[in-house]
Order: sequence, then structure tokens, then C-alpha cells
Amino acid sequence: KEAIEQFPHHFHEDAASYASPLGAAWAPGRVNLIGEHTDYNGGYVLPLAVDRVSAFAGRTRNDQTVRLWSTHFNAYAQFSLAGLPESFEEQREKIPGWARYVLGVATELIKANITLKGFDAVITGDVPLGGGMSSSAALEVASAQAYALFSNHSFSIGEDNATLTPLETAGLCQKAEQNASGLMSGILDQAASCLGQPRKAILLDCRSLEYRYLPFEDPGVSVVVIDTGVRRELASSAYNERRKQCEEATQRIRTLILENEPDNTEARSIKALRDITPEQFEQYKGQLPQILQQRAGYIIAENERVLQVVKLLEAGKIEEAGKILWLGHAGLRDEYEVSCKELDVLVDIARDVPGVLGARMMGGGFGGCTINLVRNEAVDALSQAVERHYQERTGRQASIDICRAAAGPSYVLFEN
Ligand code: GAF
Repeated sequence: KEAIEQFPHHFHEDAASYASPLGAAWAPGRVNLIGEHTDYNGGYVLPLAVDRVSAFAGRTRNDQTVRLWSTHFNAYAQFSLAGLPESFEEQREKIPGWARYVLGVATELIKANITLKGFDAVITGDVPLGGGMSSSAALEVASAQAYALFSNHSFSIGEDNATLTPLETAGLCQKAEQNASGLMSGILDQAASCLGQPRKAILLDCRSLEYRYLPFEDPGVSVVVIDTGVRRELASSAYNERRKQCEEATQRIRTLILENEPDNTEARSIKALRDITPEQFEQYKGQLPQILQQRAGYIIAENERVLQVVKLLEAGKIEEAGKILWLGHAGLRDEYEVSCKELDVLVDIARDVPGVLGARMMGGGFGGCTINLVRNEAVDALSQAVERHYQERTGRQASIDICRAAAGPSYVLFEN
């Protein structure tokens, strides 16, 4: 609504430059119940798309120009679809970071032989930026939906007879993320945004890309997201480093198995930490450098945790499922080393509040937010505990939000 209202204030040029349609497109951010950093290890994740979106409101142009106004950054950006994908890198350097995601998505769509039209749009949204709820994936998926809308539906996104399935769209958006930002992300965020459904969590196998929905609608439990207020620019280099360490650990363990078990033909197909069993890891971990032991140990255990949480949720044991979140946090903090003081403080505070079933840092790490599964009657107590202790222990202000599972990308077309 905000984007629609603002559109005439930012784009009021000669009506002749416009064609129909006029409309809005949006896509959600996500939370991840468990399965952090498992995506690029071929493992499992268990996210929900949430009721926070990135949204475009705008109008198709008669040329190949895309002009954007970001309400968050109070800034314009402009690029041309002509010359893509070849002109991607040159154009990327001339526009601000947030607009690079929109350019990146256009580039991937054009590479997939999809014809796009220029448009003018206001971008707005309520996914906290850089806050661990995938604001960039929401922007990418909303961009893909916006291109579909403003290109007069020259292509479509959806399950039945659409040009792109939700997961194909997620894959294109993941590439856009990597090329726009240099973060060699997995598919978690974009897949969650594309596949979202109300009252459902999504169990995704990031290797086969098979997924299924799990009912996630305990009326007595809230998903509470607490934002540390911390944003770290350098997080992407640490992220890419973790990814390399996981690849190195995989290679080393594979070599060890092949050397010691020449008859183990299955070991030849080990491609990622996902393929290494907890038993194999126990057997060979002593021969790995300490740092790789930690990284691989965390991933292999986290992958198991996803499957445990799924079983518990299916059995209606949300209290037990919550307990596994604490373990996930400990692994991210001590073994994978992607937490930070503020995230640890928020998890510690939550641990002391009766009725908090589980909490952990969420997303890439080094800042952003925690996810907390909280009995409804304990939400106020958690909020008060954060108010009382977080600032005193970190010097910062935290913000608390309750999220619900929500639908994937969508659009609306207005009458002219
Ligand atoms: C970031 C990445 F973009 C995801 O692909 C995922 O790896 C996540 O960190 C950690 O689980 O959000």
C-alpha cells in the first residue's frame, strides 16, 4: 500500500513513456526453524515464509529502462535491460547495493531467454534489512514477480503450466544474489520465499530439491523474532570462508574413507558433508585439523537436528522440538563460530524465561536476529526480559516481532 501511494510522488513524468499495466508485486522474507548453513552442504532446511514482504508498485515503460525508488534508502536507481546479460558487471558498479539485486534478477531471467520490459517502481517493505530474515531474497523474488507483472506476463511463476516453477525461480534468484553481492549463498532463503504457504513449514532437501510441507499451526505457540540491531558488512567473507572449509572437510574425509576402506564404493560419490554419516565422521574426525573438525561436526549434527525436529513436529511434540533449537545455537556459536555477543546474549536471556521452548540465532550470523518458539502466555515475559537485560549487557536496543507462516510471491493488477 505504501509503495502504491508513493508511486505518483516519485514518477510523474510524461504519461507517454508509460504503457499498461499498473500494479504491485511482492514476496515474503523467511524464518528458519532449524538447518542453518546446511543448504550449501547439500543438506536439509526447515524454513517458513513469513508475513513480512518486499513489494514493488509501478508501471510498465515503453522502453528498456528500469527506474526504482527505494523508500528505505530514500534513493533512486536506474539501469537498462538492453545489453544484458553482457552489460551486467558494468551496470552493477554504477548502481547502489540494493538495486543490484533487481539488476541481478533481470540478468538471470534474460539468460533464461525470457523477454522483459522496462518499468518504473517504488520499492518498499517490512522485512528488516540485513536482519537475518532474508530481506535480499524477498527483494529478489519480488523482483522476479515484478518483471513478470510489468512484462505483461511474458512469463509466469507458479506450479501449473507456468514458465518458471517456484524452485526454478528460487534458483535464478540465488544466482542473482551471488552475482549481485558476492555472497555465495545456498538456496534456503530464495526457496523459502518462493514456496511459502500459510500455516506451513517447508522441509527442503537442498540436494534433490524435493520438498514437503509440514503443518505449523500450534495456536498456543508464537514464532518470536528478536533483532540484535547488529549488522556486519564483512559477514559475507566469513560466510564464503565457511563454505570453503566445508568443501575442504568433505574432500579430506572422502580421501580418508577411500584410503581406509578400499571396498567402499559408495564413498566415491561423496560430494558434500550431507553424504557423510555421523558414524563415518566419528571414525575419521581425529585426522582432520581442529577447525575442520568443528565446522564439519556442526554441519553433520545440524542436518540430523533438522530431521529430529521434523519427527517431533509431526508427532505434535513442539516442546521437545524447541529443545533442539538451543543445541543448534550452541553449535553455531562454539563450532561453526558464526554467532556474536549480542546473539548469544539474546539466547541467554530467552533461556531464563519459562515458556520459551527454544531459541537460536538465525541466518548467516554475525548479527541479525534470533528465532524463539514461545508459549503465547510467555511472550510478554520474554519481551520484558529483553527490555531489562539486553541494553544493559550490550549497549544496544533490540526489537521484537511475532511472525506467522505466510504465502509466497504474488501480485495485483489495477485498472487504469
Ligand atoms: C544466509 C544464506 F543466504 C543462506 O543460503 C543460508 O546459508 C543461511 O545464511 C544460513 O543457513 O541466509
